[in-house]
Formats: sequence, C-alpha cells, structure tokens
Amino acid sequence: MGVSDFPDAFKDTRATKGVCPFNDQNDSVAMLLRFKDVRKSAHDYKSFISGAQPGRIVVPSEVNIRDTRQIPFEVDPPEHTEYRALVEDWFKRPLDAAYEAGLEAIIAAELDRVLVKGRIEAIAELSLPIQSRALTLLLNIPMKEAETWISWGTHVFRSEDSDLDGDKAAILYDYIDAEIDKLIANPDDSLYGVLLQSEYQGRKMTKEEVKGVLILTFAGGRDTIINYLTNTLAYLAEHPEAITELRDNPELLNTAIEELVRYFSPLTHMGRVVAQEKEVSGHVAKEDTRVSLCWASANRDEAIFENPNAVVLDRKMNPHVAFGFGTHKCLGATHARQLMKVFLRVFTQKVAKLTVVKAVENIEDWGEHQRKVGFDSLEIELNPIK
Ligand code: EMZ
Repeated sequence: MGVSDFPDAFKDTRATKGVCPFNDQNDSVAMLLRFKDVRKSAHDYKSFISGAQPGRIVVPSEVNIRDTRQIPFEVDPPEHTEYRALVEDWFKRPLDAAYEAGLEAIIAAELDRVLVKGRIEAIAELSLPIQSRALTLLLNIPMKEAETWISWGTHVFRSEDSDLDGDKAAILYDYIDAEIDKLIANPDDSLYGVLLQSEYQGRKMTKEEVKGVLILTFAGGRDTIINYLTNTLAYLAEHPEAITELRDNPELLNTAIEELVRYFSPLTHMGRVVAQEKEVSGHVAKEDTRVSLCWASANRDEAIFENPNAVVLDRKMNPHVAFGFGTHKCLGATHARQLMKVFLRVFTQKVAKLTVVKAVENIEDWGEHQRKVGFDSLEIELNPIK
C-alpha cells in the first residue's frame, strides 16, 4: 500500500449491514454507513438532533470536557436558522479577491520558507502554520496572533496522549474569554467584534453565544484542514504526474479539490441524538441514543461513486458529503475550498518534485473499524522549480 492510499475502512459492513454500533464512553453510537441513509438522516433534523447536551453529537463525545454550546453547530432550526443567517455572509468573505490574495500570500510565504530548508516535517512546518495563519483572515485579525495558535498543535480538544484533553480545551477557552473581554473594551471589525454587535432575537448576542461561535471556528476547521493539506502532499509525492497536470491545466483545480476532499474525508463522521425513534437500514434508533453520519463511508459508497477508491482529479459527478449535508453543512467550507484551491495552485507553481522520506500514519479506532485519516508525522523533501 502506498503512503497516499487511504483504504475504505467500512466497505464490508456498509455492504452487509449498513449500520455499525460503536461504544463511545458508554454512550453508544450507531454509525450509519450508506450514502443514502447518511443524506436522508442528515436532512431529518427533527428526528436526529444537534441541539442536545453540548459535546454529545461529537464522536468521541466531548460532554466531559466542555459545556459551552457551539453555535450554530449544536442548535437546531428554528433557532439555528437565525444564528446561521448572522454569520453566513461573514463566512462567504473567502470569495472576495482580497481574501484570496491574502491566502495566496500566506501560502507562498510558507512554501518559500520550507523550500529553502528542503527537508521538513510537513505537519508542524507547513500544514499547521498554513491553517493557523489562514485563520487570521477568517477572523479578520492581525497575522501575528497565529503564533499562539501554532503552539497549540493539531487539535484543540485532543493531545498526543489523549483523545479528550480537558486541560488543552481550557487553554482555548481562556484564550477566547480574554479576547472577547478585550473586544468589549475596544470594539473592532474582527469576527469577535462583529458578533458582539450582532443581534439575535432582537437582543445583543451574549458572551457565551459569541464564545460558542468562536470555539467552533477554532475547532471545526483545524485538524480537518491540517489533515487535508498533509494528505494532499502525500498524494502529490506519489503522483508526480498530477503536479504537472494541475500546473498545466488550472481549470482542473475545481474538480481536483472536491475529489481529494471526498477521498480523504478529513472528518470521519458527526453524531446526532435521536429525538424520535426511527428505523434506518434495519436498525431501530431509540429515543435518546446516538447515531452518526459517517461521511467517510458515504463518500466511498459504490452505489453512488464509480470507482470510489480511486482519486479521479476530473471526476464529473461528485456529490460527496465531506463537508456534511443539509442544515448543518459546513459553515467554513468556502474558506476551506478557497484554501485548498490556492494551495494546489501555488504549490504546483513552485514545487518541481516532492518525496516522502518517512510517514507515520494516524489511524482512528472506531471499534470494529480502523480508519486511516492522516498522519502523525510526514517527513518530506521538496525541490523547487528552478
Ligand atoms: C467540533 C467539531 C466540528 C468539535 C465540524 O466539526 O470539530 C471537532 O474537531 C471538535 O472537537 O468540538 O467543533
């Protein structure tokens, strides 16, 4: 198996059963594996709710390490609709030319820096700094702020030793609390400032609500973007022809980023709490139990995708659910897509050759299923275009 192969961990169970139980801290989750079930259940927000106890829809559950509700992610309609409308335009800013130019400058500078070094560990020295610096654009705050976040590592709720790290979560919470207090004293046009001025149901957003949006902004697009970038590097190293193809045919970038995100599916799944008993593929989802929408499995469903385990950079029909589906589809997707596109464009313009020196895989453990989601480390060597 190549370093850039990401096998379909759910193939057999998806075909035979469609649903698989997973014991998460004694709050069992029935993982829904088929594309159609995943989409239908994602759509059915009345039966499968997100507005449960904060942290419970995440797998592994975060109920023991946080009690702030992430907004709009852990709220259902009708409240969800108003919260989402408050932030929707802000999260479309990545489409502005100036934003795209900002991303390009960040990515070009990071690549220039590592091209001088030649050999690097891709996560710490490239993917994490790009993700963090790009986040300053989304928040509209000075670039230097990213240095603090880079020091936090890949995940804000998990660490090397533990899947759930309350001490680490506390660092993010204290940081956001302090930032909100600063902004209350000195309002500005950052996401913090804009949210503090926003009105929900005819009154100002509370500090706790503002914090809820910010935690989601920090946590939701962190390990996912980092894994996407690192996995893309592994792919390009093993498919040098793709570097040339993308460089020569920039119109391929749009389908290429969708295909890579389908193939990698950086977020394996997201849970829901059952509010009304429902049967899905023979599984009776009982009230107050959990199900999860397994995006990673749905994205390899052979009933939908031809040749699902191949990366086809110009794939035409690609209704993937890597960014979720329905009411809660990823708010940060515009930012992520723009970042992925600019990254591929700048990378192929600057890099002639890329080699993997050493890879340590990151394998997630979902009971019966082990899924490769990315790398714990990826040492690479880069050669610039002369
Ligand atoms: C939550 C989640 C959002 C969760 C779209 O995903 O991302 C996870 O990484 C966090 O742990 O709290 O923000």
